[in-house]
Amino acid sequence: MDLLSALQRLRGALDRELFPLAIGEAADDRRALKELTGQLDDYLLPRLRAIDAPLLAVVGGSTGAGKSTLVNSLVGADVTEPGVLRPTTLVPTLVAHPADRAWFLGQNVLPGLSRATGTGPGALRVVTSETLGPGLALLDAPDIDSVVTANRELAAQLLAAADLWLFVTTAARYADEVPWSFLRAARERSTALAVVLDRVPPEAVEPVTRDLERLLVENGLDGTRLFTVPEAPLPTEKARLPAETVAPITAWLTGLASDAAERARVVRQTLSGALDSLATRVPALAAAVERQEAGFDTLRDVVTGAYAGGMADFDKGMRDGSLLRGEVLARWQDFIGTGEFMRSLESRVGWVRDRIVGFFTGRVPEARLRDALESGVEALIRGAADAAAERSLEGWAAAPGGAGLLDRLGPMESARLGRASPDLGKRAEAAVRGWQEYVLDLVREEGAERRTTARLASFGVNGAGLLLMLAVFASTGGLTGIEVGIAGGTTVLSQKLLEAIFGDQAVRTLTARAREDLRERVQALMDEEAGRFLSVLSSVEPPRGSATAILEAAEAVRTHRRDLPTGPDVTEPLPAATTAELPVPGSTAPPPGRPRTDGPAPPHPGASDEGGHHVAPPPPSGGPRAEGSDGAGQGGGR
Ligand SMILES: Nc1nc2c(ncn2[C@@H]2O[C@H](COP(=O)(O)OP(=O)(O)O)[C@@H](O)[C@H]2O)c(=O)[nH]1
Ligand SMILES: [Mg+2]
Repeated sequence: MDLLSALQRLRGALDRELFPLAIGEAADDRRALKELTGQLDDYLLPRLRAIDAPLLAVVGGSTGAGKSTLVNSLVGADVTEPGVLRPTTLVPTLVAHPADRAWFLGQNVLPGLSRATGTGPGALRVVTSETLGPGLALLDAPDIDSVVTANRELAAQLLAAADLWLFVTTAARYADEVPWSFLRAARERSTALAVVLDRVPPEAVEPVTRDLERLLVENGLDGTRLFTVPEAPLPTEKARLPAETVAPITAWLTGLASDAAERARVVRQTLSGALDSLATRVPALAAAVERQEAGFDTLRDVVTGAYAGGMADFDKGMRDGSLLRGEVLARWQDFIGTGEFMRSLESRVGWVRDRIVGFFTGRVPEARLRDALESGVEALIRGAADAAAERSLEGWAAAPGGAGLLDRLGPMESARLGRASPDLGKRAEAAVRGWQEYVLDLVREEGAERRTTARLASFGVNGAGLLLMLAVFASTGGLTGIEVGIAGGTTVLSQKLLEAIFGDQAVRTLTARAREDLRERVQALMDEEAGRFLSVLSSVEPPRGSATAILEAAEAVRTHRRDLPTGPDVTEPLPAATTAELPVPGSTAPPPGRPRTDGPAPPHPGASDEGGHHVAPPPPSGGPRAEGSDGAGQGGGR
């Protein structure tokens, strides 16, 4: 693996929705993820694929700072549209030398922006100009503080795709917070940066420049190249600035375009900074992914707990005798005869057995009792499933991230989830039928094994099966008043009849097996019901281990960080005029594997002759100081 494939692997690991739950600062996490994947796509991957590709300088800054006017003035042509009135969605303009046009027209950098139409959102206009020479392109970005969100986001995206920022601020706005948040980001990522202090009233050039220098130093941006452009009277709002006003910047850019070594240095500085920034950005994302995993665990626990409660409800209903009330009790009485008859039977079970030979088989009351029992069990299952669904829904609404998930599902779907599924009745019916078959098989099996065939035959398998089913629900707990006597009698009688057939030990085992079988069937139904909630989770949950995968991919990038070419491109001949201006040792990119700790764009004596000046850290006595020829040049109006 090399650095490029390590980055591609990282990109792959990030290529999914990692923050579906609204927990913690999920909005910030999503933004950070988008920003990182954007920078990988727009900048890191294309730049590593073609380290010698033309340098992209993005002109960024606040609304009305004069960016578009500056771009037009720098190339000496009306390539982009200045003005106070702006379209709501802006199409940024990239100005490239005709020789570099193919590179920028191909979807290499900023592959998400269409070059085809050049209009409408999501497009990038590519125009050509020969002024600055091949090797460097200028991109007029939207306002970083635009009132239109899409423009703001696009501005940030374009700046993240830049090899070099040409950051424009004004005398009126240079202290605003938004530009400084961008400038600090550039410092943190060691992005190559030059600042243009634009639209300065000529009489204020000196104090405003000094003050901005002070702020740059205070913000850790000493060493930043600073150009000051005085406000010029302009005939129209689309007019260009007088050429001499921007001459230092033009000269600097032209020099950079023609100086392959210096361009390579700028590219490496920004590239290294962006790669190094992964060391903090990726672990932060991985930690956020882990918070999501914990959120999913909680939501899953809510559901598992609620349906375990549903199963407990069912168990309770099975044992508390409530099933033997109402319809089942009435049908039992039809089945066995009047209460009077039943009571008389109780004391004479032996007689009963002889008396009711063949009594049950095929009788209508038997079918009715069986139906009553079936619908009683179904109702019990539905009640338990309804309650579990309701508890799950309430639990989600209260758990972190759960409410957002339900919002996403919508009110209809949420309400549907909060009740047992519509077809549960059908499935419960099938389950109970299956259980009844199982009970009859149990009875048959037991009858054969125990050599009780004759006695069983006298009751009939169906009759004995019914008695066993009743025994499963037989308990007097929860019954009151007269029902105790009757249902208790039911219990006692069915129990005694069963014992008369199979013996008491066998009855205990049979009852336990029949109960266990029913529980398993009901458990399966509950699992299916819970599955409706769990599948909502799994449909949005990133694969487990995503956090680890991301961290491992980032680690691979770190390991291959040394692959980054460290010297200027030797295949491209250096222009003779600039070979003497190779960067001084202190200004070269840091050695591989070690994060860059110095400020961006350290002083470069050779280049400062071209215009602008570097902001120096304050001398021990305090107060910033300009360097080199800047005493004369800082006004920029030469
Ligand atoms: N008089 C004068 N107007 C300027 C100057 N720079 C920019 N403007 C005007 O300020 C307005 C906004 O400039 P523009 O380049 O569109 O700023 P952007 O929003 O940063 O692209 C336009 O009407 C320009 O004509 C300048 O130096 N002098
Ligand atoms: Mg503009």
